[in-house]
Amino acid sequence: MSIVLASTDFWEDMEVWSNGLQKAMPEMDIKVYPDDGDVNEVEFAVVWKHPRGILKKYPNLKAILSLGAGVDHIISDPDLPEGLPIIRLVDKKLTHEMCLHALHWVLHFHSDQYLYRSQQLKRQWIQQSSIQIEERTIGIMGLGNIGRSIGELLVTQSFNVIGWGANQKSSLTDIKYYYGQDQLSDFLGRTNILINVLPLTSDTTNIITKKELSLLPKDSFIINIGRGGIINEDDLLTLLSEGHIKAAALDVFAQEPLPENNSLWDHPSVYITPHIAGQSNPNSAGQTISENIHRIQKGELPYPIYSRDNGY
Ligand code: OXD
Repeated sequence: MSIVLASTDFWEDMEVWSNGLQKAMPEMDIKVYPDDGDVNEVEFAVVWKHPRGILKKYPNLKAILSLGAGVDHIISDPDLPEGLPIIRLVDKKLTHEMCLHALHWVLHFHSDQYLYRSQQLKRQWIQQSSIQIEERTIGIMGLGNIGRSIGELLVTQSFNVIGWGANQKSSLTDIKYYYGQDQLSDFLGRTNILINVLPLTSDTTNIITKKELSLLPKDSFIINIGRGGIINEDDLLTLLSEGHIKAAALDVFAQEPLPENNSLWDHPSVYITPHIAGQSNPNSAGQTISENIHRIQKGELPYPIYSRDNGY
């Protein structure tokens, strides 16, 4: 019985991942694609942007587990074997990193750091009149595990936090929640700093275009740590250039790595990071993945399973 690890991302160090999983599951034989040994032995595939089509090679595969929070990199494989559970990664350490990343950019924009940097380059000493924290509304799109944790952290810092998602939700005490297409305009109209953590699905692709960006109050900010295909990049550039949106911190892009000739690189109000907002940690994620594999082996349900109906 073995587990195959597969990724096409050159920066994923598969040996480190293999060691992390082996430590969490000493009894399992961990293989790294393409060194997958006897394909009949492979019962679990643990993947991040795996080479398309390879999962069909394993006739006894029981589940596909993501090495990252999202699973769009799995379901976009046109040759995905049918009927297997696909398991997302909900990992405390990853969530914590995403929270810190979001907090960093919220503070950067809220406390005018982006202005002080450009002032410094011009040797200007200008004290900006700061906006009070409770007057700054942070709007989070996507209130799953990560979005909720970011929201709760920002609430503890006294920000006014609101959220938006596709469906109705309960038990969000400190976060005013908007849902569905009907309430999107209200949500955007109240948002000064928009944080996107939505997963990429057929419903969320290109959900934020010029029309929606124009609904944000003037001088608002964007932090995208969900997926690139959700906010239209050309429209974002237009609204930035028109000065409606003041700045954007982008960690995810429609095409990754971001092509060298993409205009986002050159825009003075765009801050680019290479999809590092939440880097899965081999020890902590290895533990989470092993718990899910053990659940499946005992006939229990792993958590969380990708839902074809929801698209995430
Ligand atoms: C992701 C991740 O899914 O980095 O984007 O975990």
